[in-house]
Amino acid sequence: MEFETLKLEIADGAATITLNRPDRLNALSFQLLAELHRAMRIVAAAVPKREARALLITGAGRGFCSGADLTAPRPNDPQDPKESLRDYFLPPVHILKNIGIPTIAAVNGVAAGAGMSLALSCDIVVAARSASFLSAFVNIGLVPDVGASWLLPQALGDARSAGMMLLGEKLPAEKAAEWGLIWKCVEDDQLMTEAGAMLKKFAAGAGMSYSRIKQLMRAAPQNTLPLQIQMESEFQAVLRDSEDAQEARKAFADKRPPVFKGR
Ligand code: T3D
Repeated sequence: MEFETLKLEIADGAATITLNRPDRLNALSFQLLAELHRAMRIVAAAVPKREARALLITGAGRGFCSGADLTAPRPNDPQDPKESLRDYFLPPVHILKNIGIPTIAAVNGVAAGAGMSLALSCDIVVAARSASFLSAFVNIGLVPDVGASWLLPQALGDARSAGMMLLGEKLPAEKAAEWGLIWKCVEDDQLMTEAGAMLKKFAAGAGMSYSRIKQLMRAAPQNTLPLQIQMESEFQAVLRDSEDAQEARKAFADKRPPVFKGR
């Protein structure tokens, strides 16, 4: 698959996107944003065929993603700043937030600005000990965007998210894990081993459970408890009779690992 600013691999149900502008700490140029949108569309199209059953996003070099590219020439920069968010930053993240397979951010270095939003838009964030999260927007006179002003308070509450958004200081990965912003902080040399193992596990897992769990999580903040329970019950009724649930019960009785088919 032809890309200049990222790499996309899909093998054995596992899709991996590696942002690939290491000299700019993988800053989001318009070209990278357009290619990320194209890569996300390819992954999304592979989901119904079960060719993509889990997705991992990481960065090449020592950074995960330093946010909007502040230095590259922007000859095609849209005139209206709302257009740049609407037409470039938001479309790939929209697919990422809505895709029905588990998504993992393997944060190998700094995740700043929209790069932090991109990482936090994944279902599972695992970060290297040397990585950090930086709500950089305030340092360049902007407000948090690409969902950061929603994602941070949701995860951290007011006190900690206000500190991050107003102070614009790096939050080390270890603290991010301690605060519950991310799933896990691991040693640098273990990052891709741990994230890769998770990716493999998801690619072999019960796909229908994953997609329904994600729908439940998305719906929960807007739902009342009775509505949420109703939604759980409806999903459970569908899943209980699925081939995968039957296979899991049979495998349990046979004392062997289940083989899931996403049906
Ligand atoms: O429509 C819109 O555009 C609005 C959308 C906004 C979304 C946003 O994301 S706003 C936030 C944009 N990002 C930033 O403000 C972060 C800027 N970068 C930094 O603060 C620092 O670079 C880091 C804290 C991320 C990393 O610091 P450090 O000391 O580890 O590395 P460095 O030396 O600063 O950077 C290494 C190289 O990457 C350097 O290039 P050089 O000097 O070696 O040629 C640096 O210029 C480059 N780089 C880092 N961040 C960016 C970048 N180049 C372009 N854009 C960047 N964002």
